[in-house]
Amino acid sequence: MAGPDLHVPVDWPIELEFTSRDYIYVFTQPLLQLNQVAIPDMAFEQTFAAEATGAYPFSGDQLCGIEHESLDGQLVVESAAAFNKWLEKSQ
Ligand SMILES: [Cu+2]
Repeated sequence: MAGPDLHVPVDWPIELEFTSRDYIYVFTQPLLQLNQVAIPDMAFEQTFAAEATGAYPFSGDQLCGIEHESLDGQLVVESAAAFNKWLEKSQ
């Protein structure tokens, strides 16, 4: 089972915060140079702004158990109009 998609607008400063409820995970998306560890009781931030629209797959960078693939998902970078449409639909 894949995780949920993350939607962000293109050319917009995004701040992601990483933490964990149980184990240590590593989030990675090489094209956007995203790589961050998630550790229980700690929070790490990573900022970025995607310069091109598209679907960027992400995954966990290290094998964490039998549900490792459930960390797979995609970062959907879209125009402001498409992002606002998605936001309205998801509320
Ligand atoms: Cu994993």
